[in-house]
Amino acid sequence: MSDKIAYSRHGDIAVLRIQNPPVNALSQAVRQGLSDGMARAEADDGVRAVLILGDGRAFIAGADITEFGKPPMEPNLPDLCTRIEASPLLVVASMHGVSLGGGLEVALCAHYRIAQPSARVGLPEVHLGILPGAGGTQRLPRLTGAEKAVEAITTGRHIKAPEALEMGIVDRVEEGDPEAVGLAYTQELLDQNAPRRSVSEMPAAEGIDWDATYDAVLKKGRGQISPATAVRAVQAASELPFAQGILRERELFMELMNTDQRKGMIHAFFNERAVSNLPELKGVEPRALQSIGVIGGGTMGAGIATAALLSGFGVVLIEMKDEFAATARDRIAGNLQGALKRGKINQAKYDALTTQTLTVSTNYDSLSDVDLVIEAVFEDMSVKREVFGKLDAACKSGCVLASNTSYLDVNEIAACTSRPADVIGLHFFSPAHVMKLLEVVVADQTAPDVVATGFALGKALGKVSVRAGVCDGFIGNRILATYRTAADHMVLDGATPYQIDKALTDFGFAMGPFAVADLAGLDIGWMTRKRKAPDRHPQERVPTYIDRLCEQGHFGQKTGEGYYVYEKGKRGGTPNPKIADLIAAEQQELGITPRPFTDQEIVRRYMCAMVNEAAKVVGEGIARRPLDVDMTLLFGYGFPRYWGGPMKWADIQGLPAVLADIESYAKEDAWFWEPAPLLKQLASEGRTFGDLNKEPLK
Ligand code: HSC
Repeated sequence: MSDKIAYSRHGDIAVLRIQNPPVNALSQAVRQGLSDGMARAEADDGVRAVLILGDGRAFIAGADITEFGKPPMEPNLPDLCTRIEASPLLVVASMHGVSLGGGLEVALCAHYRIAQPSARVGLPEVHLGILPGAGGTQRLPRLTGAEKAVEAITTGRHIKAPEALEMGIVDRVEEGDPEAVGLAYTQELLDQNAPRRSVSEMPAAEGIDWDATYDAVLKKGRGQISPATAVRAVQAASELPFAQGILRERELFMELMNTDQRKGMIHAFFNERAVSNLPELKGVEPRALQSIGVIGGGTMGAGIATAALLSGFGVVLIEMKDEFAATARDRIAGNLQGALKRGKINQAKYDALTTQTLTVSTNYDSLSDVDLVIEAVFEDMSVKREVFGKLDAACKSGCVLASNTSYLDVNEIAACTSRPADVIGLHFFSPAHVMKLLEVVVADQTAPDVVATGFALGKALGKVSVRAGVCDGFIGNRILATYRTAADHMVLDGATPYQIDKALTDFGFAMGPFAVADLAGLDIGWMTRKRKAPDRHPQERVPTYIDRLCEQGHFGQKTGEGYYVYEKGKRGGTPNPKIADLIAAEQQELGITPRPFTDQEIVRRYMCAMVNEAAKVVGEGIARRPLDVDMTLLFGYGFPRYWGGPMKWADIQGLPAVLADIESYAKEDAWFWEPAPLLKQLASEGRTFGDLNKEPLK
């Protein structure tokens, strides 16, 4: 028998204990072991029941995702599930930790299920671009009804044991050692002569309005197809006999397995984890972190303070004046109110955080004890210099001094202190207590343990942390500036901002670039254009029509007018009629005859600009690996997860094809579209960005 399954005998109950750390994924060896274990129990004299449980921190986290895309290996999971359910013995699953995907599907094949109160169950396959493929879409609705099954499967959410009990997914919830409570429950069932109870033999769920449900789920998925496809699988469970429903599930599962979305989402799953795994930090201990200082109580500083408070850090926030300090306190309290409303904290916790854990002061001496301080003041080097001079004087030795700058030179900031090795960039995204991305910007002299501390803080705050080198805009904002420019060029040449926004949201972006600009504030781009103007290359095309709007004091959402006009109380905006005139005037001035763009060309140019700049960012070592770019765009810039990120998108298109398009665009604008040397190199060598993830550039 496989060493992944431990077989033991307790009276007339055989126990199959899955031992496949860290999360008992259903690898081939586990599947084989479970199959063999069932056979052994069935042949074992006197055994009347089988108890299945997991070792370590989970029952089973699902199919082994690392096997996806490889040749299938017997026994397959659906057959194993059928085999377990069909056993003549009474089968019980004792669930603790998580039972996800194939893990829950195995449990649904047991005849009874008992779970720890802290256990969570779910069918999260849609987040990997697939659907439950081992009977989950057929068995779950037989227990919960169609509507609840659709909700659980299309959201993929983790369901806590008490709710799972209410929904009929588990039969009992009981605290204790999973083996001990499992054995007691199984014995009780045997004593009662409880019948074998196969979910597949239960009546099918009543139907619902399938087409309306499908449409609603498709719309919510913003281009992601797996949740809507899963609706059709659940529909089959209510309309077809079980055996045929299973075949339909398999067919839909295989369809999804062969999609680019599945590849993109699995890329996202693994790289979300790999991104903070830096070989250079192996064995490097982060510095201890208990209290965090924050300089500046604006939206960003208050967001950072909120994130730190919610993660259990003491926070000392510094503002310049008492009135600003009071406003900062109110902002943080407002953010925490949100957490209270969503049930993330209770009233007692809220009171403690706002009164005891948070200190707001106007005196830098209050920072004397903090372990790490994050400056989030105005983006101006002279202001930053002054702040870092003060931090150098006030903070204890060993304190990490971090700047939240989004584009300024962290080396220059570090040079303002007597301890450049302690200085690092920690670039949060607004609102900092919500957005998942943290760019950890490593300057020339930043000490390795300070880098490790940046990553440790990111982890403690629940962020996806990405290592970035120093350059204007680091990874994310530098790439953003380029693809934003590609969009601006298309506007000059004839596409409207609204067509571009629509084409890109149809592609899967959370928002289009012009709606984003309105949200961020048009003054930001305006300031950046002014800042960069002196160094501008003579061939650089920079549209200025939007500056006319800024000159009139219109900065997007916050002033009610930008690319769109925003009415109070209404979500989203409507196209601003002034924009068309401003664009037409600029086109006339530049002698441009506008031409039509298809949505496909818009997406292609936007994506090619993104990939080309990203390849430069990787080639220059600002991002160490293509996956660092992918995770930055995914977690900070609303990039559709199902594409996996721009580098994964480029790999899926084929790098030679992407390069060919960039070269064709370069015929119109050689300066902007100059192909990245790394892209040319990989395309000529027949390699992919994915190859570089495995073997980064030296
Ligand atoms: C599935 O089950 C498909 C089936 O419906 C049908 C199959 C049918 C086939 C039909 C063929 C004909 N596999 O996240 P962590 C690794 S799809 C492999 O850091 P946490 C993870 O990469 C699956 N590896 O820990 C990491 O590795 P590292 C449905 C897996 O405590 C390590 O475990 N299930 C893995 O924060 C620790 O993970 C899911 O989608 C897996 N399934 O969270 C669940 N799961 O240390 C996905 C994890 O080397 N997993 N790993 O970096 C999760 O949501 C989270 O990992 C947990 C743990 C909540 C389990």
